[in-house]
Amino acid sequence: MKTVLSGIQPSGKLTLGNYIGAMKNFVKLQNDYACNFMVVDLHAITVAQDPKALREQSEAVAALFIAAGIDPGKANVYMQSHVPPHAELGWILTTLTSMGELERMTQFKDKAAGKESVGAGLFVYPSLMAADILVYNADLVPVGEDQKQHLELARDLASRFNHRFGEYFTSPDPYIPEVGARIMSLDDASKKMSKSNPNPGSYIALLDTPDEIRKKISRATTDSGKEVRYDPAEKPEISNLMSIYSECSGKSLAEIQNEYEGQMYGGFKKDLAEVAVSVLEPLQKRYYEIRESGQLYDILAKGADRAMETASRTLNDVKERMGFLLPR
Ligand code: ATP
Ligand code: LTN
Repeated sequence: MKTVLSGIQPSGKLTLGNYIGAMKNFVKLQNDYACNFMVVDLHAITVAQDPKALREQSEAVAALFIAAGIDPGKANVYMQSHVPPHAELGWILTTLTSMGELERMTQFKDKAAGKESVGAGLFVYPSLMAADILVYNADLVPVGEDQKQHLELARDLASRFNHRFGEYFTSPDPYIPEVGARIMSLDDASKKMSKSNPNPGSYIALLDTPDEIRKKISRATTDSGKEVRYDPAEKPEISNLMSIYSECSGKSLAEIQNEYEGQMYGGFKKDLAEVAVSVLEPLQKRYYEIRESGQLYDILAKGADRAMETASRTLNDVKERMGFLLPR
């Protein structure tokens, strides 16, 4: 069976962008692959996190994985920090990564822009992400479009290691949705919907109430035209809303365009809100059930134990190949 790995940072409230770009595919892939889905807490601390908020958000992301439909009987669900080989292989891969490669990363440039001081962890973060993937020799990595560049580094590091120390790592492929790979902000269609955007009106959080969802969609920016037409270059706002509609309803963009031909934006937005609510309401119900069930820590412990088996084996192999003394 081939292996899948992905992670989501507990750096804020998960959004519909996270769900459409990544989590929906986690659920889809769990039936055919050996899956590992992590809450990447070691990544989240590359920007300052308040300890209380980090704790709450970590539990929330783990519970949302399960609420979204990940079955912990099929896939390993765990915290990145509970599997120490991630950090250790992360360090080893950092030593194989060049400064130039890290300097070219657009996520780093975006997150560092305008900051007086930036932590070194934010800079070396892509090497840790490569370790996350390579420590399981993952074949496939379901992510949104914004992670493509990081994944290319993981592929380069795999082949660099293989070249220097002998064929060992599998080259991981990205698994990116065709529609919804990059859901944009509701208030600015030139920026991706992001959980760390200070304006809550820019995103739909997975735990927003139905009324909040309706309000946010009704206030979403649109152009001054009236055609519900998919045209990301000319009509980025409406195209973004159509992508969300399509991903939440299962209808194709062409079907949606036909359905709303000759209609005003108001009706389209109203229907979109209901389509989004119909996906999120049952997810939220499951979420609160899981949080109340007290099973979360058990699930995380089992997931980490299973992940640890593969990860520690890889780390040993890597060290042996590089010339580390293994304890006898
Ligand atoms: P932050 O804003 O804190 O950087 P984020 O919202 O980008 O966080 P991540 O934890 O970095 O969230 O991403 C988790 C997964 O969700 C990644 O696979 C990422 O590509 C995907 N993702 C995030 N935002 C979007 C989006 N707007 N559209 C599609 N996929 C997204
Ligand atoms: N960098 C990713 C989160 C992430 C990840 C990973 C995704 C950390 N490790 C491994 C896929 C595979 C992000 O910011 N969205």
